[in-house]
Amino acid sequence: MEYKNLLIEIADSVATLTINRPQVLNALNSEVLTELECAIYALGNDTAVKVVVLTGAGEKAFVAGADIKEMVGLNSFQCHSHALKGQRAVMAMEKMSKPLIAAVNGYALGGGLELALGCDFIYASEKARLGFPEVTLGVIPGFGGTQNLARLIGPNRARELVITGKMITAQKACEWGIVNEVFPAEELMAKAKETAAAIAGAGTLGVAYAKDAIVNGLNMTKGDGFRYEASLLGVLFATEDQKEGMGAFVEKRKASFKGK
Ligand code: DAK
Repeated sequence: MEYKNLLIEIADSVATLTINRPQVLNALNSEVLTELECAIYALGNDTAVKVVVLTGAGEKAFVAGADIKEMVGLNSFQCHSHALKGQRAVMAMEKMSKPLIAAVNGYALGGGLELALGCDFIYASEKARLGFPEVTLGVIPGFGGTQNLARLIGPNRARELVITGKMITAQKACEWGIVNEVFPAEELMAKAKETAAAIAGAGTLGVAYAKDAIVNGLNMTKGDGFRYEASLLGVLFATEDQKEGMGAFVEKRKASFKGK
C-alpha cells in the first residue's frame, strides 16, 4: 500500500515509521489512522522487520493530537466511529508480536500520547512535552488513553494529567513512569535505533512471547498470569531459537536466531 501520511524505512530488521504531516504537527486525521492501522498489520507480517520505532516528522512534534479541525464538525455517530478507528490502531500495536518503541521528539498530546502509550515503551527528547489537553476542548481522550495511562502509572497521577489537561516535561513524564528515558534531541533517534537493534538481535520468539506475557498477563489474575508465563516458556523450549540461544552461550559464540 502507498501511504500519503507515513514514511517507512527498513534497515537491519528495524522499521522506522514516521507520521508525516509536519505542517499540522502530525495531527491524526482519519486518513492517518487508517494508514497507521494498515502499516502496523503490514509491518507485523513483514519478515524483514523485527522491531518498529515510531516517531513524528519535523522538529516540533511527535503528534500534537487528533486533528481538531477535522473533528470539530463530527456528529455523535461519526465521532464514535472515529474513536473506534483510533482504538483499532492502538490495539493493533498492542497485539503486534513485534515490539514498538515510541521516539517522542516533541509534543505528544492527546491522541499522540495515546499512540505513544500503545507502544511497548517510550524514549523522549528533552524538548518533548506530553499531556492530555482534551478537557480544554470539552472532550476526553478517545483512543484508550484513560485506560492505558491509569494502568501504566496508577489512577492518581493519571487523573491529575487527564483532569487538568496540563502538559508535562519529558523529565517529569520520566519521573512518573510514562517515559523510560530522556535524551538530548539530537541523540533520540540514534538511541531508539540502538535499543531496537539490540532487541532485533535477541531471540525473535522470546521477544514476542515476553511482550505477550506482559500485555495479556495484565488482564489476568496473578495466578493465571503465572500459569500463562510458564506455558509460554514451555513452548519456547520446543523452538530452535531456544536451542540456538542456549547452545551459543555454552559454545561461547554469538547466537543467530531464526524465529522458529
Ligand atoms: N489538530 C489540527 N491542527 C493542529 C493540531 C491539532 N491537534 N495541533 C496543531 N495544529 C496545527 C495548528 O493549527 C497550526 O496550523 P496553521 O494554523 O499553521 O494552519 C500548525 O499545526 C502549527 O501549530 P501552532 O502554530 O499552534 O504551533 P505552536 O508551536 O504555536 O503550538 C501546540 C504548538 C502543540 C501547543 C499547539 O499547536 C496546540 O495546542 N495544538 C493542539 C493540541 C491539542 O489540543 N491537541 C488535541 C488534543 S485532543 C476522540 C478521539 C480522540 C480524541 C478525542 C476524541 N473521539 C473520536 C471522540 C483525542 C483528542 C485529542 O487528541
